[in-house]
Amino acid sequence: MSATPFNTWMAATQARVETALSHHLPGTDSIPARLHEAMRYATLGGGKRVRPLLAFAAGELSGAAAEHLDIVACAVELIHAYSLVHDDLPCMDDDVLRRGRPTCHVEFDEPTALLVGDSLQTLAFELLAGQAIGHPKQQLEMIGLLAHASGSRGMAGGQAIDLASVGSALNQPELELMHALKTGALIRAAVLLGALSGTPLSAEERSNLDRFAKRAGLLFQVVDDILDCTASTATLGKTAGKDEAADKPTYVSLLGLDAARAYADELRTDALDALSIFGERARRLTELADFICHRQF
Ligand code: GRG
Repeated sequence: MSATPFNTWMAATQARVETALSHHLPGTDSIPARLHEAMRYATLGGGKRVRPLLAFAAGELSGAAAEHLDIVACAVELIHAYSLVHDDLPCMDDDVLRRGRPTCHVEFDEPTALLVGDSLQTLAFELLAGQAIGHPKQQLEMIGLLAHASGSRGMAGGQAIDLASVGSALNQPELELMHALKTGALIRAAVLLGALSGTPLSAEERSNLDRFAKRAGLLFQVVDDILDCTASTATLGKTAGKDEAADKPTYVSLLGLDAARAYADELRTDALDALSIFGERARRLTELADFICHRQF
Protein backbone atom coordinates (compact mmCIF):
# COMPACT_ATOMS: atom_id res chain seq x y z
CA MET A 1 0.00 0.00 0.00
CA SER A 2 1.52 3.30 -1.07
CA ALA A 3 1.98 6.16 1.36
CA THR A 4 0.64 8.74 -1.12
CA PRO A 5 -1.26 11.46 0.77
CA PHE A 6 -5.05 11.20 0.45
CA ASN A 7 -5.48 14.48 -1.46
CA THR A 8 -2.86 13.43 -4.02
CA TRP A 9 -4.48 10.02 -4.43
CA MET A 10 -7.92 11.61 -4.76
CA ALA A 11 -6.82 14.13 -7.41
CA ALA A 12 -5.00 11.44 -9.42
CA THR A 13 -7.99 9.09 -9.25
CA GLN A 14 -10.44 11.84 -10.23
CA ALA A 15 -8.23 12.73 -13.21
CA ARG A 16 -7.97 9.06 -14.19
CA VAL A 17 -11.77 8.68 -14.06
CA GLU A 18 -12.27 11.85 -16.11
CA THR A 19 -9.98 10.43 -18.82
CA ALA A 20 -11.76 7.07 -18.77
CA LEU A 21 -15.21 8.69 -18.95
CA SER A 22 -14.14 10.89 -21.84
CA HIS A 23 -12.77 7.83 -23.63
CA HIS A 24 -15.93 5.77 -23.19
CA LEU A 25 -18.52 8.47 -23.91
CA PRO A 26 -19.42 8.71 -27.60
CA GLY A 27 -17.61 11.56 -29.38
CA THR A 28 -19.36 14.63 -30.76
CA ASP A 29 -18.08 13.62 -34.19
CA SER A 30 -20.49 10.64 -34.20
CA ILE A 31 -24.22 10.75 -34.95
CA PRO A 32 -26.40 11.93 -33.21
CA ALA A 33 -23.83 14.62 -32.43
CA ARG A 34 -26.10 16.83 -30.29
CA LEU A 35 -27.14 13.97 -28.02
CA HIS A 36 -23.51 12.94 -27.63
CA GLU A 37 -22.56 16.52 -26.87
CA ALA A 38 -25.25 16.66 -24.17
CA MET A 39 -24.12 13.31 -22.69
CA ARG A 40 -20.58 14.65 -22.41
CA TYR A 41 -21.83 17.95 -20.97
CA ALA A 42 -23.78 16.13 -18.26
CA THR A 43 -20.93 13.81 -17.31
CA LEU A 44 -17.57 15.50 -17.82
CA GLY A 45 -15.85 18.39 -16.09
CA GLY A 46 -17.54 18.41 -12.72
CA GLY A 47 -18.60 16.53 -9.66
CA LYS A 48 -16.64 15.12 -6.77
CA ARG A 49 -16.58 11.60 -8.26
CA VAL A 50 -17.29 10.15 -4.82
CA ARG A 51 -18.68 6.89 -6.22
CA PRO A 52 -15.69 6.22 -8.52
CA LEU A 53 -13.36 7.04 -5.62
CA LEU A 54 -15.20 4.53 -3.45
CA ALA A 55 -14.92 1.89 -6.19
CA PHE A 56 -11.17 2.44 -6.52
CA ALA A 57 -10.70 2.43 -2.73
CA ALA A 58 -12.73 -0.78 -2.34
CA GLY A 59 -10.71 -2.35 -5.15
CA GLU A 60 -7.67 -2.12 -2.87
CA LEU A 61 -9.29 -4.67 -0.56
CA SER A 62 -9.31 -7.33 -3.26
CA GLY A 63 -6.26 -6.38 -5.34
CA ALA A 64 -8.41 -5.35 -8.32
CA ALA A 65 -6.65 -4.20 -11.49
CA ALA A 66 -6.81 -0.46 -12.18
CA GLU A 67 -8.04 -1.04 -15.77
CA HIS A 68 -10.98 -3.04 -14.40
CA LEU A 69 -11.72 -0.38 -11.81
CA ASP A 70 -11.80 2.21 -14.61
CA ILE A 71 -14.76 0.37 -16.13
CA VAL A 72 -16.56 -0.10 -12.82
CA ALA A 73 -15.98 3.52 -11.80
CA CYS A 74 -17.28 4.77 -15.17
CA ALA A 75 -20.35 2.53 -15.02
CA VAL A 76 -21.35 3.76 -11.57
CA GLU A 77 -20.64 7.41 -12.40
CA LEU A 78 -22.68 7.17 -15.62
CA ILE A 79 -25.67 5.95 -13.62
CA HIS A 80 -25.13 8.80 -11.16
CA ALA A 81 -24.86 11.39 -13.96
CA TYR A 82 -28.07 10.05 -15.54
CA SER A 83 -29.88 10.32 -12.21
CA LEU A 84 -28.83 13.95 -11.79
CA VAL A 85 -30.00 14.87 -15.30
CA HIS A 86 -33.40 13.28 -14.73
CA ASP A 87 -33.66 14.61 -11.17
CA ASP A 88 -33.19 18.19 -12.46
CA LEU A 89 -36.00 17.93 -15.04
CA PRO A 90 -39.08 20.12 -14.57
CA CYS A 91 -41.22 17.04 -13.87
CA MET A 92 -38.91 16.12 -10.95
CA ASP A 93 -36.90 18.67 -8.94
CA ASP A 94 -37.06 21.34 -11.64
CA ASP A 95 -33.61 22.80 -11.08
CA VAL A 96 -31.54 25.13 -13.25
CA LEU A 97 -28.10 24.73 -11.65
CA ARG A 98 -25.94 21.61 -11.38
CA ARG A 99 -22.20 21.40 -10.77
CA GLY A 100 -22.04 25.19 -11.07
CA ARG A 101 -23.49 25.18 -14.59
CA PRO A 102 -26.94 25.27 -16.22
CA THR A 103 -28.65 21.90 -15.91
CA CYS A 104 -28.75 19.67 -18.97
CA HIS A 105 -32.34 20.49 -20.00
CA VAL A 106 -31.62 24.23 -19.64
CA GLU A 107 -28.42 24.05 -21.70
CA PHE A 108 -30.01 21.75 -24.30
CA ASP A 109 -33.74 20.97 -24.04
CA GLU A 110 -36.03 18.61 -22.13
CA PRO A 111 -36.34 15.82 -24.71
CA THR A 112 -32.55 15.79 -25.10
CA ALA A 113 -32.06 15.64 -21.32
CA LEU A 114 -34.45 12.70 -21.11
CA LEU A 115 -32.51 10.86 -23.80
CA VAL A 116 -29.19 11.77 -22.15
CA GLY A 117 -30.34 10.00 -18.99
CA ASP A 118 -31.55 6.96 -20.90
CA SER A 119 -28.34 6.75 -22.92
CA LEU A 120 -25.99 7.20 -19.97
CA GLN A 121 -27.82 4.45 -18.11
CA THR A 122 -27.55 1.93 -20.91
CA LEU A 123 -23.94 2.89 -21.64
CA ALA A 124 -23.12 1.97 -18.03
CA PHE A 125 -24.28 -1.60 -18.60
CA GLU A 126 -22.72 -1.78 -22.06
CA LEU A 127 -19.36 -0.99 -20.42
CA LEU A 128 -19.79 -3.35 -17.50
CA ALA A 129 -20.76 -6.28 -19.72
CA GLY A 130 -18.32 -5.41 -22.52
CA GLN A 131 -15.11 -6.97 -21.23
CA ALA A 132 -13.94 -9.51 -18.68
CA ILE A 133 -13.62 -7.97 -15.21
CA GLY A 134 -12.40 -10.01 -12.23
CA HIS A 135 -13.87 -13.48 -11.80
CA PRO A 136 -16.67 -14.31 -14.37
CA LYS A 137 -19.16 -15.29 -11.65
CA GLN A 138 -18.42 -12.05 -9.82
CA GLN A 139 -18.85 -10.01 -12.99
CA LEU A 140 -22.39 -11.34 -13.45
CA GLU A 141 -23.09 -10.47 -9.84
CA MET A 142 -21.74 -6.96 -10.43
CA ILE A 143 -24.08 -6.38 -13.37
CA GLY A 144 -27.04 -7.60 -11.31
CA LEU A 145 -26.03 -5.48 -8.31
CA LEU A 146 -25.78 -2.29 -10.36
CA ALA A 147 -29.12 -2.97 -12.08
CA HIS A 148 -30.82 -3.63 -8.73
CA ALA A 149 -29.27 -0.54 -7.14
CA SER A 150 -30.48 1.66 -10.00
CA GLY A 151 -34.04 0.39 -10.35
CA SER A 152 -37.34 0.53 -8.50
CA ARG A 153 -35.91 -1.33 -5.50
CA GLY A 154 -32.97 1.05 -5.46
CA MET A 155 -32.35 4.61 -6.65
CA ALA A 156 -35.45 5.05 -8.85
CA GLY A 157 -37.63 3.62 -6.08
CA GLY A 158 -36.08 6.02 -3.56
CA GLN A 159 -36.79 8.89 -5.93
CA ALA A 160 -40.44 7.76 -6.16
CA ILE A 161 -40.73 7.74 -2.37
CA ASP A 162 -39.04 11.16 -2.23
CA LEU A 163 -41.48 12.66 -4.73
CA ALA A 164 -44.42 11.22 -2.79
CA SER A 165 -43.10 12.44 0.57
CA VAL A 166 -43.13 16.20 -0.08
CA GLY A 167 -45.05 17.93 2.69
CA SER A 168 -45.47 14.75 4.73
CA ALA A 169 -43.92 14.04 8.11
CA LEU A 170 -41.72 10.97 7.71
CA ASN A 171 -40.29 9.37 10.85
CA GLN A 172 -36.61 8.41 11.01
CA PRO A 173 -37.00 4.80 9.77
CA GLU A 174 -39.09 6.02 6.82
CA LEU A 175 -36.57 8.74 5.99
CA GLU A 176 -33.76 6.20 6.31
CA LEU A 177 -35.46 3.79 3.90
CA MET A 178 -35.99 6.56 1.36
CA HIS A 179 -32.35 7.58 1.47
CA ALA A 180 -31.01 4.03 1.64
CA LEU A 181 -32.68 3.58 -1.75
CA LYS A 182 -32.30 7.00 -3.38
CA THR A 183 -28.67 7.74 -2.48
CA GLY A 184 -27.41 4.76 -0.50
CA ALA A 185 -28.05 2.02 -3.04
CA LEU A 186 -25.68 3.45 -5.66
CA ILE A 187 -23.01 4.26 -3.09
CA ARG A 188 -23.25 0.72 -1.77
CA ALA A 189 -23.02 -0.61 -5.33
CA ALA A 190 -19.88 1.48 -5.98
CA VAL A 191 -18.17 -0.06 -2.94
CA LEU A 192 -19.25 -3.64 -3.64
CA LEU A 193 -18.47 -3.49 -7.36
CA GLY A 194 -15.00 -2.11 -6.63
CA ALA A 195 -14.28 -5.01 -4.27
CA LEU A 196 -15.85 -7.57 -6.61
CA SER A 197 -13.45 -6.52 -9.39
CA GLY A 198 -10.63 -8.40 -7.69
CA THR A 199 -10.16 -11.72 -5.91
CA PRO A 200 -13.16 -12.93 -3.84
CA LEU A 201 -13.46 -11.71 -0.24
CA SER A 202 -14.31 -14.08 2.62
CA ALA A 203 -17.94 -14.13 3.82
CA GLU A 204 -16.95 -12.20 6.93
CA GLU A 205 -15.06 -9.58 4.92
CA ARG A 206 -17.98 -9.23 2.53
CA SER A 207 -20.44 -8.75 5.36
CA ASN A 208 -18.25 -6.10 6.99
CA LEU A 209 -17.77 -4.32 3.68
CA ASP A 210 -21.52 -4.27 3.14
CA ARG A 211 -22.00 -2.75 6.59
CA PHE A 212 -19.44 -0.09 5.71
CA ALA A 213 -21.13 0.60 2.36
CA LYS A 214 -24.56 1.05 3.92
CA ARG A 215 -23.24 3.32 6.68
CA ALA A 216 -21.24 5.37 4.15
CA GLY A 217 -24.33 5.84 1.96
CA LEU A 218 -26.39 7.10 4.85
CA LEU A 219 -23.52 9.27 6.07
CA PHE A 220 -23.30 10.86 2.62
CA GLN A 221 -27.00 11.73 2.73
CA VAL A 222 -27.02 13.08 6.30
CA VAL A 223 -24.10 15.36 5.37
CA ASP A 224 -25.94 16.33 2.16
CA ASP A 225 -28.95 17.39 4.24
CA ILE A 226 -26.71 19.39 6.59
CA LEU A 227 -24.97 21.12 3.66
CA ASP A 228 -28.29 21.90 1.99
CA CYS A 229 -29.15 24.17 4.90
CA THR A 230 -25.67 25.42 5.91
CA ALA A 231 -23.71 25.93 2.65
CA SER A 232 -24.22 28.51 -0.10
CA THR A 233 -25.38 27.88 -3.65
CA ALA A 234 -21.98 29.10 -4.89
CA THR A 235 -20.11 26.57 -2.74
CA LEU A 236 -22.42 23.66 -3.58
CA GLY A 237 -22.71 24.41 -7.31
CA LYS A 238 -26.39 23.53 -6.99
CA THR A 239 -29.33 25.39 -5.48
CA ALA A 240 -28.95 25.46 -1.68
CA GLY A 241 -31.90 25.41 0.70
CA LYS A 242 -34.09 23.51 -1.76
CA ASP A 243 -35.19 20.84 0.67
CA GLU A 244 -36.60 23.29 3.15
CA ALA A 245 -38.16 25.45 0.43
CA ALA A 246 -39.85 22.36 -1.04
CA ASP A 247 -40.96 21.20 2.42
CA LYS A 248 -39.01 17.96 1.99
CA PRO A 249 -38.29 15.81 5.03
CA THR A 250 -34.54 15.76 5.83
CA TYR A 251 -32.35 14.69 8.73
CA VAL A 252 -32.07 18.34 9.72
CA SER A 253 -35.83 18.92 9.69
CA LEU A 254 -36.35 15.66 11.59
CA LEU A 255 -33.54 15.80 14.16
CA GLY A 256 -32.36 19.44 14.15
CA LEU A 257 -28.89 20.55 13.00
CA ASP A 258 -26.88 19.53 16.07
CA ALA A 259 -28.44 16.08 16.32
CA ALA A 260 -27.98 15.56 12.56
CA ARG A 261 -24.26 16.37 13.00
CA ALA A 262 -24.04 13.96 15.94
CA TYR A 263 -25.76 11.29 13.85
CA ALA A 264 -23.23 11.82 11.04
CA ASP A 265 -20.42 11.25 13.56
CA GLU A 266 -22.09 8.09 14.80
CA LEU A 267 -22.42 6.74 11.25
CA ARG A 268 -18.77 7.56 10.52
CA THR A 269 -17.63 5.71 13.64
CA ASP A 270 -19.69 2.65 12.76
CA ALA A 271 -18.48 2.73 9.14
CA LEU A 272 -14.85 2.82 10.28
CA ASP A 273 -15.46 0.07 12.80
CA ALA A 274 -16.72 -2.18 10.00
CA LEU A 275 -13.43 -1.66 8.16
CA SER A 276 -11.15 -2.66 11.04
CA ILE A 277 -11.08 -6.29 9.83
CA PHE A 278 -9.19 -5.17 6.68
CA GLY A 279 -6.30 -3.36 8.38
CA GLU A 280 -4.10 -1.21 6.15
CA ARG A 281 -5.87 -2.42 2.96
CA ALA A 282 -8.83 -0.22 3.94
CA ARG A 283 -6.79 2.94 4.30
CA ARG A 284 -8.37 4.72 1.31
CA LEU A 285 -11.89 3.71 2.31
CA THR A 286 -11.22 5.03 5.82
CA GLU A 287 -9.97 8.31 4.40
CA LEU A 288 -12.99 8.53 2.11
CA ALA A 289 -15.40 8.06 5.01
CA ASP A 290 -13.69 11.02 6.67
CA PHE A 291 -13.88 13.01 3.45
CA ILE A 292 -17.60 12.27 3.08
CA CYS A 293 -18.21 13.23 6.71
CA HIS A 294 -16.27 16.49 6.64
CA ARG A 295 -16.85 17.66 3.06
CA GLN A 296 -17.91 21.28 2.57
CA PHE A 297 -19.65 20.83 -0.82
C1 GRG B 1 -34.09 10.42 -11.35
C2 GRG B 1 -34.05 7.90 -11.09
C3 GRG B 1 -33.71 9.23 -10.58
C4 GRG B 1 -33.06 9.31 -9.42
C5 GRG B 1 -32.57 10.56 -8.85
C6 GRG B 1 -29.57 10.86 -7.11
C7 GRG B 1 -30.98 11.31 -7.19
C8 GRG B 1 -31.99 10.28 -7.51
C9 GRG B 1 -31.32 12.57 -7.06
C10 GRG B 1 -30.35 13.66 -6.80
C11 GRG B 1 -30.94 14.59 -5.83
C12 GRG B 1 -30.08 14.76 -4.66
C13 GRG B 1 -29.54 16.13 -4.47
C14 GRG B 1 -29.84 13.76 -3.83
C15 GRG B 1 -29.03 13.91 -2.64
C16 GRG B 1 -27.73 13.20 -2.66
C17 GRG B 1 -27.04 13.33 -3.95
C18 GRG B 1 -27.15 12.18 -4.84
C19 GRG B 1 -26.34 14.42 -4.25
C20 GRG B 1 -25.59 14.62 -5.50
O1 GRG B 1 -24.47 13.77 -5.52
P1 GRG B 1 -22.98 14.31 -5.39
O2 GRG B 1 -22.88 15.29 -4.25
O3 GRG B 1 -22.86 15.12 -6.75
O4 GRG B 1 -22.06 13.15 -5.38
P2 GRG B 1 -21.59 15.41 -7.65
O5 GRG B 1 -22.00 16.60 -8.48
O6 GRG B 1 -20.42 15.70 -6.76
O7 GRG B 1 -21.39 14.18 -8.48
